[in-house]
Amino acid sequence: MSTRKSAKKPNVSAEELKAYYRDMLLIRRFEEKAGQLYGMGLIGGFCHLYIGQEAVVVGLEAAAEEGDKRITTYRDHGHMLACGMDPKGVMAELTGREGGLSRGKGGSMHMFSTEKDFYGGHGIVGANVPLGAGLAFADKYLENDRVTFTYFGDGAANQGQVYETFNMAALWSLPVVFVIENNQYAMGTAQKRSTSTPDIYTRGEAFGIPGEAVDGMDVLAVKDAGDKAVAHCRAGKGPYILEIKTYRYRGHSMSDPAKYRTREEVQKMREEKDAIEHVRELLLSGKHATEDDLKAIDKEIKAIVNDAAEFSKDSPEPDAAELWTDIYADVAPQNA
Ligand SMILES: Cc1ncc(C[n+]2csc(CCOP(=O)(O)OP(=O)(O)O)c2C)c(N)n1
Ligand SMILES: [Mg+2]
Repeated sequence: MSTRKSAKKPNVSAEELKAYYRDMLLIRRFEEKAGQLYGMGLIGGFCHLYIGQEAVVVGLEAAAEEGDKRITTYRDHGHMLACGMDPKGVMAELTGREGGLSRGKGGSMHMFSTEKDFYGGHGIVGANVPLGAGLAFADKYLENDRVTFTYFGDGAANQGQVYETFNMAALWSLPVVFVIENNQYAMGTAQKRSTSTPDIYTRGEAFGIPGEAVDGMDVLAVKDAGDKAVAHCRAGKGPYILEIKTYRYRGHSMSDPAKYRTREEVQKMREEKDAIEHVRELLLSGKHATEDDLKAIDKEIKAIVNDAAEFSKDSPEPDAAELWTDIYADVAPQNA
């Protein structure tokens, strides 16, 4: 039970609030299941869970419109689920099966969906940031009023290419929201050991990019900040920085020895700040939902996640011949 007093009165409808609860719960249960399958040896390689950070992507997806784009890092399952990609396809990709979104050849960090405007899934820290600006450049060129959400971490915020990107994005007034998911750690390195200032959102000042810090454990605060950032971009005013202060409950990846923080620190965040518990309390105390309504949502989510897990076990491994496919883009030669 969270001890947090709800700082904000919800200015969203009961239906929206329920949708946030549902969407955050889907991510949490999906990730818990992925952790279990990893433990059973059904998922191999890298696997970075998003547990604890759910309010970030759910709040920002609520601020997005059809056709807006998103690009993120290797901690990407939550982003895929929040933009509507099929949980079965995501889970089967984690288990390396044919039914996966990259037909079992990409794994946790390498899934895309042009249909949902999801552009990955990138393993190189910071490298997705210029790509995000590129997506926004294309939209500006096409004058289509779309916005790109470019997610990266507090550790990535110290990468040189981020600042080259800030310069170009500001120079060309690109419609990009730079979302810094500050979960306070970059692998085992705490922010205060790696980062010269506690306020990463001010890092755009030198380029004339406005920024603000947001409570990432409060989905309503994230949605409000997202609305503001998106309105700024759509008005043609260029990029915007949101530093969303969040926390990951699990290790950096499944192979994290977790020696850099105490169990008590994690437990305190879970007990006092949990974003899902926060919305649950808002729903119940505001009489927007009953315990039974929430149980029904929990049941629905459990079924979706169990189906995804079954599918990801039953789907066959890719045929060896698949090694030779998807290597070159299928485009007509230039100057032929
Ligand atoms: C260029 C590069 N350097 C180092 C790594 C190894 N590495 C993977 S994740 C990570 C930490 C990044 O932390 P942060 O940006 O805070 O994101 P988080 O994992 O907390 O979501 C590092 C150093 C990498 N993948 N790419
Ligand atoms: Mg981090």
